[in-house]
Order: sequence, then structure tokens, then C-alpha cells
Amino acid sequence: IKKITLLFLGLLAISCFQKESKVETPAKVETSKVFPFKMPTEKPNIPLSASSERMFDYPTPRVQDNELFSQFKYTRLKGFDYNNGDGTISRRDPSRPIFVDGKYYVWYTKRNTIVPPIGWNRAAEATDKIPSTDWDLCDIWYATSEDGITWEEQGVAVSRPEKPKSGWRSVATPDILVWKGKYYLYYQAFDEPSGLRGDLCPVSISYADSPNGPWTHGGDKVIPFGKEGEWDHKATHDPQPLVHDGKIYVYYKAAYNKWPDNRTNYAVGHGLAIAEDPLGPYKKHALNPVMQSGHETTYWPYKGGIATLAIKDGNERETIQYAEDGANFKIASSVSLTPTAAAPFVADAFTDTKDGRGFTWGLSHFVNAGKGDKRHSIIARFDCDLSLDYNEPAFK
Ligand code: AAL
Repeated sequence: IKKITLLFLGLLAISCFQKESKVETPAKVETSKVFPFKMPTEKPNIPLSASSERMFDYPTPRVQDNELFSQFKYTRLKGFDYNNGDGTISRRDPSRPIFVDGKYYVWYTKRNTIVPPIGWNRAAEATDKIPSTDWDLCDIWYATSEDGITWEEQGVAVSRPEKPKSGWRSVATPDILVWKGKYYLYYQAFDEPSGLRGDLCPVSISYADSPNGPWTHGGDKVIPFGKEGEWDHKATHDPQPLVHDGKIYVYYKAAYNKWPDNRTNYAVGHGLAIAEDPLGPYKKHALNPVMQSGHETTYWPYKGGIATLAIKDGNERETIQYAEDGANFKIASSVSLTPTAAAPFVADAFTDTKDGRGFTWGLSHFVNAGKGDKRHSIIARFDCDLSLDYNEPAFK
């Protein structure tokens, strides 16, 4: 029995020693050369795969910590009449809402036609009563709200001028600037039905002392077209003004291979035009186009620079990007279910901030709300967490 006990104790001691020695000298790998278990905040000095390299190109390696990342929630607005969705009334391309004297104001493209649009491919059949596309035969309307959900339509802000003045066919896609106590509406001015050569259109401006108007015509073709052969020849769309570095920065969209001449190879870029005065003259940034992805323009002051939401077109569609100088944008995050024609409520859009705080909500549109012969668009609200003020709840 003694011998057996000794043998047993001996074996036990050996096995304990082996276990212990396993703990002391684990696998024969150099841990310092392996990607750590805890996600690093800085690039580790080890060989990295292309994907691991790229994760340090973002503001934070973990997307959850990235201030320029958000999800988006949508809410149907109350107060807008759509003729039971028969396609004869459409509202789209909202401006960024502004808050004046206890109320939010928004301007948007409104179509109220006898029939829904017949389609860009039948644009030749459009008349002065029959619209080709959803943004043909439109005027700029405005609405107010106390909570950003229930809106009261107030009426027309800027209507189509008499033929042959710029915009006689349609005025659409407005955005707002507040500058030295005055309000400026920037919008697209169409002289032909969209789908023919209508979309080769410039930007006009109207201004007012109050968001309730009346609006005075301030100028046409304010963002100069590019020369023949240049990317923004004959088209400047989606003007979106901001105040930055004491100047007016207007981001705008143009398309390569222009519609209707070249519908198949159509692609979108964004440019930046800068002026000292809202009515111009505007000087284009030497590096235009400053963005090669996205569709409608959504730019906002973020910290010391400018951030943008790029949706729909281009290799970098569905990303949020940032540029310290407002011109050299880099991807900050990749996002999904993004708001179309997003127009956020940006409290510091016109304050010339050096510390842009972002936003938690805005308006956007949904196109093709009614299918087939009921085609129209609706404006909706989106909520998100792109605000640097963490006390703000993400979803109100
Ligand atoms: C929009 C915008 C511009 C285009 C058309 C109406 O969403 O990009 O405004 O011209 O579509």
C-alpha cells in the first residue's frame, strides 16, 4: 500500500508540474506579433492585413465609438395633404429646417398638377399642364411646425416666373441660408421639361427679411456653369449653403455624361463654390469636384471642418465623410438605410462655428410613394445620432 501511495503521489506531482509548466510557457507564438484580444485604439506595430490597416484610417477602430456613425429612424409627418396619394400632389427635396421665433420652417419642391408625371422618357409629350417628371411644373412652398412632426403648410414662397424668365417651367430643390438677419433661398430654375433639356439648369436666389417672405428675386445663374467639356457644364443642382471661415460655402451637384444626351453613363459629382456675399460672385474651388459619390447635397459643420453624407451614387455611396478644409473628404464611416435628399436641422449651419456640433434629426424624401400612374414623393422625418452633444437622446 505504501509503494502504491508513493507511486500515486509521484504521478500526481509530475502531472501538476506539467500543468504548471504549461501555464508558464504557453504556445510557442510571439504574442507581440499577433493582433491583440482587446481591440487596439492605435495601430499595433505588427504585420497587418489590408483590412486591419484600414481600420486605423477611421476616426475610431470600433464603429460604435465613431461620432460620425449613426443609424436612421424614420417617422411619417402629419399635416400634409396628398390628395389620397393619387399622384397629383408631390412634395420633395426639403430644405434644412431652421428655427425662428419658436417655430421650425421648411421649404420644399411642391407639384400640384392635373395628372401625375408621365415620365422622363415621354417628356416630349409634356405640356404646360402635364408634367414629365416629379419635379417638373413645381413651385417652392413652405411649412411651419412646432415639433418637427406636425406641419402646417403656409403657401408658396417662390413661384415660377413668367416665360421666358429663368425658372418659368419649374422652380425646385430649395435650400436656405441665414446671413446678417436676412433669409436667402437657393433653388434650381428649369426652362424646359425635365427629361428634355430641362435638367441642364442653373441656380437662382430669392431673399427676404422674414422666413414668411415676401421673397425678392436676387439673381439667376448664380453658380457659374463649367465651360464646355467640364464636368459641371450646364448643370448646377441641389445648392446647399453654409457659413464657413466668414464666407458662404455652397455645395452643389452636377452630373457627368449628362442627361438626356447620355443617360446610360450618368454619374454624379459635387462641387464647392465660395462667395463673400450670398448673391455672389461665386468662385469655384480649384479642386472641384470635391466629392465623387453621393447624390443630393448634405454637408454640415463638424468640429473645425465640414462633414457630408454621401448616398446613392458612386463607389463610396452610403458613407459619411469629413474634410478639415471642406474640400479633401475622407471616409469616416459606412452607413445604411440613409435618408434621401437629407436636410438635417443643423443649429450651427450659419454661425460660422469652429466647433460644429452635428444634429439629431432632419427631413428627407421618399420617391415613388405611389407606383405606376400615381407617382409622387413624400417628405418624412429622420432621427439619428450625429450630434456631439451626448446629453441629447439619440432618438427623441
Ligand atoms: C433631386 C435633386 C435635383 C434633381 C431632381 C430634382 O432629388 O437631385 O432636384 O434635379 O432630383
